[in-house]
Amino acid sequence: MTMTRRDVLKTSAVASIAIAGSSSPLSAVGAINDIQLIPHATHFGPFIAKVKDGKFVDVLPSPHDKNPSIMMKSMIDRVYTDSRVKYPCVRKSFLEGKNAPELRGKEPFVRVDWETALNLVAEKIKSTPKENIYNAAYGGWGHVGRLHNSNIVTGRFFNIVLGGAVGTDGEYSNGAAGRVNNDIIGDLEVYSQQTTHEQIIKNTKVYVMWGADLFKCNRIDYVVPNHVNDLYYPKYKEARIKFINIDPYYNETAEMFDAEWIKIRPNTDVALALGMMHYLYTTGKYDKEFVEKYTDGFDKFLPYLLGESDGIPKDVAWASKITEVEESKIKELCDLFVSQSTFIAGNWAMQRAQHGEQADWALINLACMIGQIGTPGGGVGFSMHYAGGGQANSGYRTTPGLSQGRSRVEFSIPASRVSECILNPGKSINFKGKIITFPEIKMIYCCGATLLGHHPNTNELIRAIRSVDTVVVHEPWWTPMAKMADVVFPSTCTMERDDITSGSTYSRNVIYAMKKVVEPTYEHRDDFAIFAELAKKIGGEEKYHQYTGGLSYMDWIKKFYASSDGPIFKEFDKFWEDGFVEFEGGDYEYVRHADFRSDPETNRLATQSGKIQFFVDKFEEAKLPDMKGHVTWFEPSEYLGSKEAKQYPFHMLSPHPRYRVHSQLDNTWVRDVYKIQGREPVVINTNDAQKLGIKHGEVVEVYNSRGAVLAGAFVTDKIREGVVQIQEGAWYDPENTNDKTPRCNAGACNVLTSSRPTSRWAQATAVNTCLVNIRKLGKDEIVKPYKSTLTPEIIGA
Ligand SMILES: Nc1nc2c(c(=O)[nH]1)N[C@H]1C(S)=C(S)[C@@H](COP(=O)(O)OP(=O)(O)OC[C@H]3O[C@@H](n4cnc5c(=O)[nH]c(N)nc54)[C@H](O)[C@@H]3O)O[C@H]1N2
Ligand SMILES: Nc1nc2c(c(=O)[nH]1)N[C@H]1C(S)=C(S)[C@@H](COP(=O)(O)OP(=O)(O)OC[C@H]3O[C@@H](n4cnc5c(=O)[nH]c(N)nc54)[C@H](O)[C@@H]3O)O[C@H]1N2
Ligand SMILES: [Mo]
Repeated sequence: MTMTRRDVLKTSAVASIAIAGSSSPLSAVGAINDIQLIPHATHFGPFIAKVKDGKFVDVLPSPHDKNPSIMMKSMIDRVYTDSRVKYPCVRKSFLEGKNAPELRGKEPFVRVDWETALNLVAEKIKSTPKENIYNAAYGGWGHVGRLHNSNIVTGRFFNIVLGGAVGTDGEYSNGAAGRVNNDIIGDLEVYSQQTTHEQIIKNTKVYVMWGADLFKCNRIDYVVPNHVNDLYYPKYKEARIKFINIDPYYNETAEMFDAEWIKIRPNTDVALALGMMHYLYTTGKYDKEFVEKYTDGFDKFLPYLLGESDGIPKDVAWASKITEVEESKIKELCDLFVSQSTFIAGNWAMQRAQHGEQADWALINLACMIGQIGTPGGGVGFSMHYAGGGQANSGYRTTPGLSQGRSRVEFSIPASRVSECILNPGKSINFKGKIITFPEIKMIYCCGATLLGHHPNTNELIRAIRSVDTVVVHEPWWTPMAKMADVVFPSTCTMERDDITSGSTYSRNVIYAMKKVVEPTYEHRDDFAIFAELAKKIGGEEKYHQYTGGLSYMDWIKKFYASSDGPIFKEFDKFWEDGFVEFEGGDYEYVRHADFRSDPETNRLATQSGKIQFFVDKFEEAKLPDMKGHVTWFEPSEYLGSKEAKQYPFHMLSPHPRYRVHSQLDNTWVRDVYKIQGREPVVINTNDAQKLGIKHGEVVEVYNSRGAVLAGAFVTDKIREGVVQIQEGAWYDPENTNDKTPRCNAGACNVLTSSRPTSRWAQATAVNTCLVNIRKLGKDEIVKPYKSTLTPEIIGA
């Protein structure tokens, strides 16, 4: 029997409220003594805004959000916080024509009018060759609108008006896996449709969360989350699936499923997988038929596994020493995996570490030896923790967005190399088997991403930012990146404009009207409108027209609605009135790689052999010291097994935040739910805290050779000894901007992380390879309070 999405929802008691009857917000906003219910949608969920007398006063749950997040209640604060950028602002020296780039982030801003700010930026763009402008828009995490997508409107501007700009190559999310998985298994895997929850519930007996935090990471979505996964998880429990959590941290999901905890040393997963493969091979317990029929290059991998090529057998004893997982446990897990229907859910954090290229590869090859890839309850998936992974896909392509065209600037900076590139123009490095040479960056343009939040090694990055001629930032809020700019344009936030989007990433079964909730509060303008004005100033009416496409916002929204490829479920006006259209459909019995398993000839994978690779010629041919033809254990430069651990005895992980999307919402009230004395928590093991004399709730200093931060100690048994965790995204706040490497008062983890790349192959970010030490503050050390909503000094405001 096939269970449909409706069936799942029907069996779950979920509060839903009708939104029919909400009147057209555009005409009604601002009306006196009137309450409107206005639908909108975000990365945190869809919601219905209650607006009274033109003011956004409450957030009501949407029927499409099956488990609304507490983050939703921050939406009101997002609009009205004191930390909004209210007017165009220019850094004082920059406005006076002195520039003094070294004063970025140190001196006051001056409030200017829109014309002054736009003219200043237009002139700078005109006088800077496109090859020297870095468009630091990245990822598209600003908000979910398909029309106003901050990164797309930026790319479109540079591409249409200048013919392009320098961009970012690869991503922070899957920078390493994204550069190798295609050659290993013919697909990125990390963004692919996953085996459905229905199949897991029916067939899986052992579910290995290999670093995958299903619950936390599914709190948000790249588009709009529906939190339907939260309705399936109780059914996982009812199905009595055995959960195993291979993670230095016993996360919320592990707790929810009473998972067995394998407290692996961070960054050593490849060694664990190799040890398992060695055991399966030498005991003959591996699936020989699967390896023979569905994989290629096993013979070239074996000499390494057995130690014939380097004298080191990757046996269980070897793996146990590196991972600190007991030998008997490694064997027991192997025996369990091959005897039961076992599903391995991989994460992305372990490939965001040095030699991250090896992480997914090791899990894929291990899954090949277990032999269950393509079976209903077994195999391996890399997106169960992301954007509703496991839900059936409606099969429809929903709401395409604005197109940005193509940049004719060939060069893009590999995501981990931004600071290095800016600080070393003309330097050459290896990248994906080739040599690339850094251009000179004279201008940084940042809209819809926060370089100063997401990029590792903040002190190095600030040196880079202070070395260029011009920094322009579009922001609704005074983020650390905005504070570091020369010109800041005050952007509207998503709730101040109309847009359209869809949800969720994997189910693709709803299109949302994102209606304007309130009028812009101060002098905010839409990024789209700002770029249209700049296009006119630089390229006249022609470029303005090309940029806007000659259409109004509503024309664009209607166009996107009409080009969704499903049947027209509702006329546009009805859709806009209701705020959504939902459709049923999809394959609830989908099993990843089932086609390949049933007929590997017809359904060849897009790899060199058409099968899963144990050996990739291309990697071997690159002749790099840190990338071989087969999966390899490379010792990280800093981890608990290295010499540096004497000086910096804690491995710091910086996972994604439970109550934010990256840095977003750090200036809203939800911070009070989890911050410690206003600062980001540093999670530390009880025994470690005891040794350092640190108590739960006190402010401590976390430091290494790259920098220092103040964070609030969160003491728990749920983190492995020797490991600490600070979630990414706290708003950087230097205590004394005149220090060379100022201590951060907010606990921003990237002050401590290294910008070292994963390897010469992918050149991806390796933030999870990071050692630190922790210091209890002395009795007389007084730290100043921290407030994320502080704005810089603004002359004339
Ligand atoms: N240490 C460490 N660092 C990491 C990671 C990690 O695991 N550890 N993860 C990395 C990963 S995977 C990612 S994806 C990146 C994320 O890095 P980013 O994508 O840079 O993260 P966000 O904080 O979501 O940045 C979005 C910005 O857009 C702004 N914004 C929102 N709406 C609008 C709008 O309408 N207009 C404009 N102009 N701006 C808007 C927000 O205020 C915010 O500053 O971080 C990376 N950094
Ligand atoms: N709530 C929320 N959800 C999000 C995001 C967000 O900002 N907030 N961001 C989204 C984005 S852009 C991305 S890229 C994804 C990120 O998805 P992931 O990268 O998978 O998520 P993380 O939270 O960084 O890490 C998940 C788990 O990996 C563990 N881990 C870290 N290092 C190791 C290791 O060496 N070995 C093992 N075995 N485990 C390790 C951590 O302890 C943590 O429990 O999340 C998405 N989901
Ligand atoms: Mo990401």
